[in-house]
Amino acid sequence: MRTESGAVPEQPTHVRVLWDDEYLYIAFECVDTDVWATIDERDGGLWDEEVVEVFVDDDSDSRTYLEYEINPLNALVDLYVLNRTGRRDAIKFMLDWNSSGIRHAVRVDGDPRRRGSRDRGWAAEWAIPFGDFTTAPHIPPRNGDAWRINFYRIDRGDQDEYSAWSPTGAINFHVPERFGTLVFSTHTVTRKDRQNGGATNERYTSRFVSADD
Ligand SMILES: [Ca+2]
Ligand SMILES: [Ca+2]
Repeated sequence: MRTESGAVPEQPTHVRVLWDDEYLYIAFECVDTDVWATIDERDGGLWDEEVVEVFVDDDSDSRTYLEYEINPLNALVDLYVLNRTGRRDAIKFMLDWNSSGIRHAVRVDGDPRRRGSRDRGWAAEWAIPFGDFTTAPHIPPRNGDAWRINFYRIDRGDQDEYSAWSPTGAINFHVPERFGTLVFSTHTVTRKDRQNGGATNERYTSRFVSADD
């Protein structure tokens, strides 16, 4: 949904989440008629171009969280964020922080280096080691553990589009009290669960199969 309004975006995004004892796996699939990025380096300003992002508040304090970004060239941003007041000018962005052991990959259906090309979309995946989450209640998570999290995307075009899993009500992703809740479950989601409406809620993930948004 568009983060400022909750409206349906022009360019849809799907996110899937899985986990095991070592990693949190996150996959984005982005429909995109013009995939675009130029930045290659770690911790570069990916947010100025097209990017997908995940913010993880593993102790649900709405003040400190980890942020990960990938662009269509598979450049990575990872940082620790201190956001006590919610005021943009008071946020501390600790880009020097680096995940150890993170893995990530992209697949582009189109030409990301040429703006204005006719493309179809792109996908990005992270395997984030649970060792990153030093303030989580349990590592690995236990059945029923809930973390605050949000998934975002920036798409550039005639009209820039800012999408969020849980809309923040503004073109501002740094609103931790508006993050959604990710519930870790050891239950495997089945087709029947989906049909019954159980476990299809976007606020739910399972050990092996995730509801998607
Ligand atoms: Ca695009
Ligand atoms: Ca970093």
